[in-house]
Amino acid sequence: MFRRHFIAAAVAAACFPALPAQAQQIIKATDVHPLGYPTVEAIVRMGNKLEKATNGKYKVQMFPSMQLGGEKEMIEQAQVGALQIARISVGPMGPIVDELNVFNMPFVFRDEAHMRKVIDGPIGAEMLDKLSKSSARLIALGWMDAGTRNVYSDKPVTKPADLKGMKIRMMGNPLFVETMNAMGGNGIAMGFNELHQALQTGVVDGAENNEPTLFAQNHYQTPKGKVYSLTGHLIIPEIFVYSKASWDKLPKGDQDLIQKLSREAQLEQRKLWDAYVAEATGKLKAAGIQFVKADKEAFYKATQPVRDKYGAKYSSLIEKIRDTK
Ligand code: GTR
Repeated sequence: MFRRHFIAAAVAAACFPALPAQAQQIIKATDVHPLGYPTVEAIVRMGNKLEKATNGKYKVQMFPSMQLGGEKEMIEQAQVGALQIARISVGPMGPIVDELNVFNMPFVFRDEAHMRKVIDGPIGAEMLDKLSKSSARLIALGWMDAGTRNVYSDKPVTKPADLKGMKIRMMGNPLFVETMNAMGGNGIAMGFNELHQALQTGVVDGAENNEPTLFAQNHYQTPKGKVYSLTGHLIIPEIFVYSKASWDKLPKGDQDLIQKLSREAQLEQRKLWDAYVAEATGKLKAAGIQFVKADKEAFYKATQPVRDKYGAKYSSLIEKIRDTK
């Protein structure tokens, strides 16, 4: 009896899936990092929840590892609706939405805990709203963590004088080139998708990023990824956005659901992040990568002109960030 019911139910499930296949809408998502990386995993999990909550109406298809190009290309594709979700650094968003550059300024956050408080609170919400209402043609869904960026090269960088004559790759945003120049080096703007080769061939003398990126992108295996100097000059959150062209076609209820799941993804990514930083750091050390303490105070002082230049128009926002405890 039980067996007959069971078989009947199984046949029914096979013949009548929750929704006919053609009704399923594919949401294309992309990230520069590989599967398993915290930012990628958080969106994959968000996609699973969305699929479940909508009975399979939506399916998030993840294109990891720069399959759809670097971050500049990802942003452009999202703007025209060729993909829906792009997870990018706030770095390349600065030239698109000027105010976001406040998050890109060197030493604007005291530490990672401070940055998290800011993105989780009213300032974070206001900035997402500003981006969504700007002419960027993107809907800002949420923030993610990207730790602290430190310089890596084939030799220690403990003070500004150590960077003299060194070409250091920075993200494509004039603010970062100026930051590296103020730190004592020569900032070179370059797409993330060109960086591994540049480190391999010596087109640049180094780069700067968090431990997970140094590890997951195999930069530590290149000649210029051997010494990781804790300069701590940038704490830049990541952001994930939805193509406005695609967003406007979604029913309001589905938009609300995606927004709710985005907030959950923001908080979930953080746990994944902390675990992965520990894992990546351990593996880098095991691979012989040298971690070197640097004179952060000296780099802080050296970069004051950059904060003065880029922060002048946003002094009240910067004050609010400073007052976030
Ligand atoms: C990483 C970030 C990427 C990308 C990269 C870069 O930390 O996760 O989204 O922005 O830095 O330096 O271009």
